[in-house]
Amino acid sequence: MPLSDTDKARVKAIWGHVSAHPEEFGAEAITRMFAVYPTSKTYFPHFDVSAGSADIKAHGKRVVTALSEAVAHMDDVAGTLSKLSDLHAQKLRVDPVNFRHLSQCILVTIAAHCRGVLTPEAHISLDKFLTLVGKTLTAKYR
Ligand code: HNI
Repeated sequence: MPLSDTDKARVKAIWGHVSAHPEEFGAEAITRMFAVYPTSKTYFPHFDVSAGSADIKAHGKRVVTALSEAVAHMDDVAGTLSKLSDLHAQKLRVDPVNFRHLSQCILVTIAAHCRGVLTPEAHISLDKFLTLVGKTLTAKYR
């Protein structure tokens, strides 16, 4: 489902809170994903997957920074994430279900830290945005 102008405005507003603390939000989301969906750890055999590790902080920051780029170019998410889409599909071969799981962990992290901001309406728009990102990163699987 395409993002409406209202969705885009809501995502931009919420993402301002996240992009101000990319390492913190990213690391918490990844820590939650590894804890709640342990099979996701199989893609990171070379990582120290314990909560708050340097690997998790660095990776969380990279993920949030990539999402910030997508937020800055919401009219061309596919073009903005094209190289990452190649990486995840052709090299990493991440099972698409993991993108749903990470999206949920990102939403929970934002809910925990931005309670007044994540209204049900903002939640819908952010969910649509994260679904679009997941679709984009798995679009080249076949
Ligand atoms: Ni993902 C590497 C962004 C979901 C497994 N991932 C990256 C990098 C970015 C990134 C940025 C670093 C690329 C580089 O070094 O050039 N990943 C994203 C985004 C999402 C996402 C924006 C969705 C919101 N990745 C996932 C999921 C998994 C995943 C759901 C698996 C559970 N990603 C990886 C792995 C790497 C990776 C594995 C390589 C990590 C490393 O450092 O070796």
